Amino acid sequence: MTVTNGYEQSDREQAIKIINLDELEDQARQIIPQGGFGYISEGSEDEWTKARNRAAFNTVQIAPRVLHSVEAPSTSTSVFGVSIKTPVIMAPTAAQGLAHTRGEAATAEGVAAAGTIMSQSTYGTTSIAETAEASKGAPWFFQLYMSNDWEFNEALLDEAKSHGAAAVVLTVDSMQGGYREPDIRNEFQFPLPMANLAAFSETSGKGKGIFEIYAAAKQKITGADVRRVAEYVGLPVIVKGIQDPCDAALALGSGASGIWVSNHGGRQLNGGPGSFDVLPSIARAVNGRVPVIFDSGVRRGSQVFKALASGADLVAIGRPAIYALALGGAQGVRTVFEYLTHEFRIVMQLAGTQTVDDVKRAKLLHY
Ligand code: PYR
Repeated sequence: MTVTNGYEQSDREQAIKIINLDELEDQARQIIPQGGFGYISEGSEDEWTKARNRAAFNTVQIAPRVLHSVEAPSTSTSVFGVSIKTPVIMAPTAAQGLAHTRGEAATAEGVAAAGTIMSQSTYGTTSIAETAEASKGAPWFFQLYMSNDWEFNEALLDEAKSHGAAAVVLTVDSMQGGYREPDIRNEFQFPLPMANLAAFSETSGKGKGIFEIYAAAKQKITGADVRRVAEYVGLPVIVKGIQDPCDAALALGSGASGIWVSNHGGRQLNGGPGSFDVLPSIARAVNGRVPVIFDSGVRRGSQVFKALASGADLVAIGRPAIYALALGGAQGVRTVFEYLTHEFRIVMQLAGTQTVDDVKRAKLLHY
């Protein structure tokens, strides 16, 4: 452990054994301080939507097919012209220094070693440059929380572009923070500065709660902002936090190059549907025009399969990777992506599919 500003950070760098992703949560709880763990693991209100994210996958079944060759399964795929080894990518999650001294840099290193895509959060503990460097040439996305201060947005977009971001993820579901009881109970304030805020705004975020951080972000984000970001940065802009087909259409009409279906891991609006509940209708609205990325609640290979068969092109995970970061640093993160991809590959074969495209064409049943 390393103590920084009175906060105990894991500095582990070791292989971890994973039986399933759920078990990582309890293991991580033992080593991440209570306030940090509460922030990472929490959902909003009574966490109904967070739970629904998981339950929604059980509303469909995979139609098992046999008499199809599954000798050479391949989980590789591509997005925006970038090839990756697995359709499972890293979701943007904030303040990873809460889990490990190396924060996002270790996550980026582990994700790159697994051959997939890192997403850096605006609210990262480590800087865009340091995290990009740790990706060692592997593809990564930059997630933007827009500020009212357009110069701040420009500074981050310039920084992300100059360090090689493959796309910008514009989050549009966080005009306000969800009512998150663990943070209130723990009186949680970020113990560590957030590198991008420290470099480009008046406050580093240290000593503030997530409500205060969100209060400084732009509350009114419309299609015009999507267009402005896309025109300014000249990279694909993926709009994250879409939960309705009409909003997907709005985003596409405003120049979005990707749609990210997510309810923020159940951390924002409680009482809304599970993210998987709304994926099929949004994918139908997008109709293959741009990539669809999906997150919220994915813990199993069969769930990756169901998401792809429901119209997602990529599936993102957040919390399990952060738990693994605490437990094993970059090696832990790498293991999570390799483990979930391994479970997915087993499901692919048992379902009679051999490629990610086969999975996308696979039939789901509703018994
Ligand atoms: C969250 O706390 O959910 C953020 O995305 C910052």
